[in-house]
Amino acid sequence: MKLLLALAPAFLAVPAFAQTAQQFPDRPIARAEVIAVVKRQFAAMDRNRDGVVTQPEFAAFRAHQSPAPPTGVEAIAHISGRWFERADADGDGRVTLDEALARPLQLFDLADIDRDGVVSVKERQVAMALMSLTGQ
Ligand SMILES: [Ca+2]
Ligand SMILES: [Ca+2]
Repeated sequence: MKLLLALAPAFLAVPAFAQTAQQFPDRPIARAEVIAVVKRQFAAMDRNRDGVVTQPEFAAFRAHQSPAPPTGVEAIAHISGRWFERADADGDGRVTLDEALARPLQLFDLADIDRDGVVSVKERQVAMALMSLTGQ
């Protein structure tokens, strides 16, 4: 309980965490999996293969995206309608792979309490418990 309360401010600093944590799959997730998913999504969006995703490329990806809710690791790095504005940290209208990786990995690292590069089922449960404690 003390641990949960101590961690609460860190979780509260990331409003999207509540939604994301509920979508974590019921199995351990490796950091490398998250990176692989983001890289795959990024490659799918970057149509002209110039290493940046532009607004039109993002819009085209969204237009053809499956309406079904994502499951498993895909859910952590889900590309929502606000993905572009959130991912474009420096606001230059282009999203680089580093920018695309930043948020999913930030969420992952918050849940990976023991910093072993894997979010265990137990760590996921702690994240979920925090969510209910903090009313998120
Ligand atoms: Ca940018
Ligand atoms: Ca861990």
